[in-house]
Amino acid sequence: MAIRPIITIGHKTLSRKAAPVEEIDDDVRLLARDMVETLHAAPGIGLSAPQVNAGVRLIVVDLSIGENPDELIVMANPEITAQEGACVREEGCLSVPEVFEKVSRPQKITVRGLGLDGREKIIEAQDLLARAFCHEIDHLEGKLFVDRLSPLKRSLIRKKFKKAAAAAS
Ligand code: K2U
Ligand code: ZN
Repeated sequence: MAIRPIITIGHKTLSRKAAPVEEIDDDVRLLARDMVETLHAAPGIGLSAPQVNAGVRLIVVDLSIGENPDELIVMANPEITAQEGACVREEGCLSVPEVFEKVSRPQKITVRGLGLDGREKIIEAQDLLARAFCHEIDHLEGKLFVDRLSPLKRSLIRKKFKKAAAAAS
């Protein structure tokens, strides 16, 4: 097991569409284990593979942040098959440090994907769990929550990080 570095806004992997997981093999299972360890150490309630610089469609979600093993969800190739309602709440992102903005997300969703046993999983989620799934699935599409803000806010945030990265190099 290992805690992997979380890449931040401006890294190319975060803006690319991740590739489907073709087979749940040992490499995928190791990546999933590392993502869970990385998530709990952050701490966070969700993490996508692109955030640890792995361009595959794998996410982990754990609202208990490691407190309750029964709440841990690992899903490959997740897709939202149904959604209803809308809810606006503040979001953050482990790949966009110290930025918190309101984002509208569906209030309820149905998510379908593969578990680490290779079997299909279908989950009905609402409220914060639905939000976490939507946030992580956006990552698999190369989309950050800041991309859902107004063009002005999005541009100001991206410019801030670009300037900080230039100053650090
Ligand atoms: O993908 C990520 O960057 C992880 C986010 C996921 C997330 C953001 C907003 C709403 C739901 C999920 C982090 O978990 S944000 C950090 C965090 C930590 C504890 C509780 C809530 C959010
Ligand atoms: Zn995020």
